Formats: sequence, C-alpha cells, structure tokens
Amino acid sequence: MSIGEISKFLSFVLRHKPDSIGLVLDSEGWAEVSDIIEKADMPITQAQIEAAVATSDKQRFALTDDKRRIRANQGHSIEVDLGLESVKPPARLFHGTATRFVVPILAAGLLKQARQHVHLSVDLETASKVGARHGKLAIFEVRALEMHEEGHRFYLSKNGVWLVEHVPVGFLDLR
Ligand code: HQG
Repeated sequence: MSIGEISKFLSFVLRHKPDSIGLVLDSEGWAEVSDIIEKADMPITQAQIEAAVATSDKQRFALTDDKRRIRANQGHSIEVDLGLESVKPPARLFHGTATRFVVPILAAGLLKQARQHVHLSVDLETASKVGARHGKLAIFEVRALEMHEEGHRFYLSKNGVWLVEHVPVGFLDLR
C-alpha cells in the first residue's frame, strides 16, 4: 500500500463509510488507530498511518498527541461534530466548480450536496484545484463578509477550508 492509497482509505472510512469495515467513530469523528489497523482489509501499520497524516498535502487528518486516535479535519458526509466555532470570514472567498454546475448553482445557490458543508477557499489557486476535479473550471466569488453580517455562520477547519451551510445565490459572483 502506498501512502497515497492509505490516505484515500483513511478519507473513505473517516469521512464517509466507517461501517464498511465495522469501524465506529465517536460523535466528534474520532476513531482508534488500533481499531483501523485491526479492521482494515489490508495490512497497514501505525507508522504508515502517521506518515499519511504527516504528508497529507491538505492536512486532511488530525492525530491526538498520544497518536492513538485519528479523525478527518473536514469533508465528512456523515454527521460529526467537529466542534468548530463560527468566525468572521474575509470579505471574499472562492468556490471552484465545473462549468456544467454553473446554471444549477445560479438557480439554487451553493448546496452542500453529500458533504456536511459547502467548502470555500481563501485563494483562487486552491479554488481552481478544487473545481478542476469536477471538469472544466468555473469560479464563483462569495461575498462572505456580507453573508456573515446577514447572520450566516462561517467555520474555519483546522486545515484552512472555510465551511458554510449554504450560499444563497445573492452572495455569488461568477468570475
Ligand atoms: C457542486 C476536496 C449543482 C459544487 C476539496 C461541487 C474540497 C452544485 C459539487 C472538498 C450546486 C460538490 C470539497 C448546485 C454546489 N447545483 N451543483 N446548486 N451547489 N454544487 O466534492 O467543494 O481532496 O462535495 O460546486 O479540496 O468540490 O477531498 O465539493 O462541484 O475542500 O480533501 O457540487 O473536497 O478535498 O462536490 O470539494 P464536492 P467540493 P479533499
């Protein structure tokens, strides 16, 4: 197993389908590393898990100080309480998507789809990478501070992704 494959496996079980290997997460999304090692359907070691956490380009995972428990920092489709405090966002944030989603987004705003939140990026470069995963790139600017002033709550994940429940179309500008 390469570290990349382990990272994908960890994303899958920690964000989406812990049941697929009979893993149980607590309400805050933490799992016992030893449980993952025992239940994974391939050989995997504590050192490999620690390497996957340390080398994740987007810092997708957090380990407790004693390295016995692990969780995903964001991106869940299952209900977990990440304990994030709402914070004041910068004036503008960005959302990268595919051109085929532009019309539906202009109708319904940004929806969280399968995840727990809509994900927004602080810079255009990150938004471009996120959007290009889906197809031909389109980028929306989100008037985040204005949204915040109108009562929408913004959260900042441990790995720097801005999270929000929904972005109504009135706060979106297509770049
Ligand atoms: C689109 C990666 C139609 C939305 C990244 C997106 C991110 C709509 C797709 C994280 C819509 C959902 C999340 C609407 C939104 N109609 N389509 N009304 N509203 N969409 O993957 O933001 O590598 O769930 O634009 O770095 O692309 O996994 O969200 O294209 O942080 O760690 O529906 O995933 O991180 O796609 O990416 P996703 P996302 P990881």
